[in-house]
Amino acid sequence: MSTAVDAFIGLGSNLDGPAAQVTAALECLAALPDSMLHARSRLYASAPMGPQDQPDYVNAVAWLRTHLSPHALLDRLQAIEHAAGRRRTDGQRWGPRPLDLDLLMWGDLQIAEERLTLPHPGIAERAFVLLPWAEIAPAQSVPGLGRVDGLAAARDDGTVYPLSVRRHERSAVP
Ligand code: A4P
Ligand code: MG
Repeated sequence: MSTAVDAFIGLGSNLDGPAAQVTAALECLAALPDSMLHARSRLYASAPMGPQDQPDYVNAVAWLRTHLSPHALLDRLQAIEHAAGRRRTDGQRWGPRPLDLDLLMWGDLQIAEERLTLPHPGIAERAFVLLPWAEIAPAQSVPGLGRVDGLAAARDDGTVYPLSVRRHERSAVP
């Protein structure tokens, strides 16, 4: 069999029990065929990017080693979103959702199609992607952008923190 490819997936939820949604989605990722869940971050809380009249999000990042093609993996991610109750037709851009799965990278592949753009175009602006990603793969290089830990440090404004960290301890999070 060919060598597995490293793929990174950003998970987000702010409806219908966000922490449970993200935890269940991580279990779905671990059960994907021809793939292995190599690492997963803790769950992070983050203020919403986009419209502010929506609940805070829970975010995480998963590191998969997979033999699935990028489009086959995207199909699987969308099926998991759908099973969680996500309906694209009724959503506003950046509106609330029970589950959002973004394919951040699939190996070093760079493509720009409407259906699949890689690396995901929003990476550099999103602390809620970069902080959990830096927890599990700080030295990972993103084509055209640089190392994940450097990108995370540049974006860390103190609004994204692990759910397990108590409020009075948050300023002490490394
Ligand atoms: N698509 C293209 N490339 C990709 C890719 N690399 N990964 C296409 C996944 N999908 C990709 O996606 C729209 C289309 O993008 C899909 O049909 C797919 O074929 P979508 O998930 O329906 O759209 P969306 O999520 O509403 O929009 P977008 O721009 O992807 O938004 P994001 O980036 O998902 O942002 N605030 C916090 N704190 N945390 C969040 O997680 N998430 C969002 C949504 C807004 N605010 C947030 C968070
Ligand atoms: Mg999305």
